[in-house]
Amino acid sequence: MKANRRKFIRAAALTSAAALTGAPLSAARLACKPGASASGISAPGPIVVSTWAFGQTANAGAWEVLRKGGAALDAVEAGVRIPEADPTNQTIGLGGLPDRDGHVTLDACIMDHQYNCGSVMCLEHIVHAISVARLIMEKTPHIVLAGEGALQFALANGFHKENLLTPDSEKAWKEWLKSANYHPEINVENRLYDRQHDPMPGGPDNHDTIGMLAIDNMGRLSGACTTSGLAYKMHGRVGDSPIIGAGLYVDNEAGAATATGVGEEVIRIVGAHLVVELMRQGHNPEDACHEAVNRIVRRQPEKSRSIQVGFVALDKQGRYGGYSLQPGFVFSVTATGLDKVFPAKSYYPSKP
Ligand code: SD4
Repeated sequence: MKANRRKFIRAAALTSAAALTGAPLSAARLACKPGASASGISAPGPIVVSTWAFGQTANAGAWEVLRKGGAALDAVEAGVRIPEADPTNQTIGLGGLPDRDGHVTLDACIMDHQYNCGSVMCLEHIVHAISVARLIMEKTPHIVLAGEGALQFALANGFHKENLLTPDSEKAWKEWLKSANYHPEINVENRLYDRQHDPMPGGPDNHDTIGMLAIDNMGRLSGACTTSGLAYKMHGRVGDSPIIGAGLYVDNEAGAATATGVGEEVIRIVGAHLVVELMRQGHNPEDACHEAVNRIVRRQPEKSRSIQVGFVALDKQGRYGGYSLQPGFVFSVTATGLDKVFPAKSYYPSKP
């Protein structure tokens, strides 16, 4: 184990001159080649891991907190607020694609190293759902607030009401209404992308729900997950992302995990909790994610061919990994001397 760790650290150092700076390597971004390892261990110290390549921008926000010795909880909140505020990201916060009735409804949750957690479901009109979730965790005796009550709570606590439906998302919804055919598409987020105005590093195929996991320099784990959910869902539908144990779970003794993809399938297997429990039993993060994906396949082999689900995990030792049903899922890792997008291995191979 020690030898492996040394090997990985050496490899990371060799692949990047910027590794010496100790800063995230945004300029020297290392896009991983297909087939490269989808798991590893960072140098000791803080680390942040998030879903999809646009997670790199979010990781940079989290890293600003972590590198100054800040708390993992503050880091994950700061990190995911970045895509929440980005109107070109049509699966999170402002600019998220609406439900079939034209409402943008947000789901988010946050969890710290002591099982403290907060969640908001089906929240409308507020950009930073993650901060509402955190406030629910810190200021109320509850864990979850939903819908109108969640909005009231947010407004009473200084959040401002905004129209989250951007012209681009409204246009996409009106286009969808012509057929009104609800069918979650594999890696649809790779299509929902404003190529001309892309402020995101990490390439064009980068947009999705964000789940983020971090360890700070005190060894505290925290996680956050935020989304506008599946596009054109039924009004009131809630996915896995705000459900503690499904879209996100953190256990400071074992590790943390988060999910992306078709939330219904993640909820059924209580995905993030399953991944964490598998790590507790000794699986490394990638294997734990792989096993969770296997359960989805075993339950419905046929259906599993036509949907996407991906998991990422970070264990207590700072080892990270991911695994998905379909190819195309990637995750971003930032630590001292490391800032990289990894392609996750997948159950099904790429189509020829
Ligand atoms: C949901 N899991 O609402 C979210 C959406 C997602 O890739 O992650 N899409 O089911």
